[in-house]
Amino acid sequence: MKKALITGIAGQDGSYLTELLLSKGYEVHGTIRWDSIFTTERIDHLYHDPHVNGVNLFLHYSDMIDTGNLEKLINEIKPDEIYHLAAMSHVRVSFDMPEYTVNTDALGTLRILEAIKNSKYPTKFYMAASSEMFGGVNPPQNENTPFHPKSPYACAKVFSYHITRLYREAYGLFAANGMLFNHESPRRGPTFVTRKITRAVSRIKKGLEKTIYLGNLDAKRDWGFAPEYMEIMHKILQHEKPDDFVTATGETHSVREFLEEAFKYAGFEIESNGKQGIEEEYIDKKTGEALVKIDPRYFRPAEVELLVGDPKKAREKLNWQPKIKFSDLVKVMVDADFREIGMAAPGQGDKILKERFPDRWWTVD
Ligand code: F7E
Repeated sequence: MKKALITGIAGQDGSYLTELLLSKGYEVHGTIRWDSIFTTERIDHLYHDPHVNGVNLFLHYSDMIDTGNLEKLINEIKPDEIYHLAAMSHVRVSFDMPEYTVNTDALGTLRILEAIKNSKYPTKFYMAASSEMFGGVNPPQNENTPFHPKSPYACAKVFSYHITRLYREAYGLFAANGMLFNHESPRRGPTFVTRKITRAVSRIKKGLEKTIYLGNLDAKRDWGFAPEYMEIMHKILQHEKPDDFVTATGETHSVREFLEEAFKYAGFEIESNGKQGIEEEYIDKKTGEALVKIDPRYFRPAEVELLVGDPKKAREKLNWQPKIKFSDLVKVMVDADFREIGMAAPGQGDKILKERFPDRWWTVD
């Protein structure tokens, strides 16, 4: 039985990856940060009482700033594979907490690599790099595109990317970067723009909220479906040699398109008042109410305007191809948010999942 250690197991990606690895028969260990409240909601359905026999999921308290703890975990668990997903992953917040972001997201990676190197155990290492590293470079972005990071978060990821590559070249570690473009799901944290929108749409529909406040509506992203991106993480570590891969759908859409599509799918008819910048509003055509307004607090000091990934290398070398693209993703996420607050979902998203993933290994939320 292979053993995997997932840093940041309680996040969107950690929870899906856990399901994938458990379905493949792995013993899975995961790190969570200490908090006075439970933060394991996304993996609660997978976790069993440790006193019960046959348990194959283990949780450990850890923090990417605690070197001794990371060394101890790696030496004790001796994982065959480490998936390093833990990070302060909110780009806007990284401007408010740049030092903390670099300590966890950049130095955290170095701490794990050092621990692997010193352990002498042949652990394979997956580093969750990010499309944010490309920042201001013209698309499409692939493995050969130069980096132009535009946030403390992206700068930290560029460091992690390079230190991973360096430990591969200098010490022969099986260390690889997955340069993942945005990947979303019903488990996405509610402060990221896609989930913020789909959650608000369902709450407005139910009458729990009146308006959603957003920032830059014209930024464009290459949005994919998170569970599909877990498969590439696993494939990267099963590849014959350690290498770096871009993972993306190859399509780009604006935040504006996402919100228009989500409201439409939920049965609203909305239109922009046609004004610019913070004056713009989206109005419900039936009621005349403003459902979307702009709040400059969500603008970033530097913005990544346009991301489009070129996943050719992953397609050719790892046989990876996404089945869910933009408008399907919107439907899947809106359906889940309707259900979450006890409303009947429009249902097309659920149908898409059933049809395209008959052998689905993850739990539908
Ligand atoms: O923003 C704009 C915002 O926070 C997307 C992380 O997982 O993907 C994610 O980073 C866009 C930006 O994701 C709001 O300005 C407008 O242009 O959902 P986001 P992100 O910054 O692309 C990459 C691949 C990562 O690696 C990151 O860890 O949407 N936007 N209005 C807004 N964004 C937010 N969050 N909230 C708004 O109200």
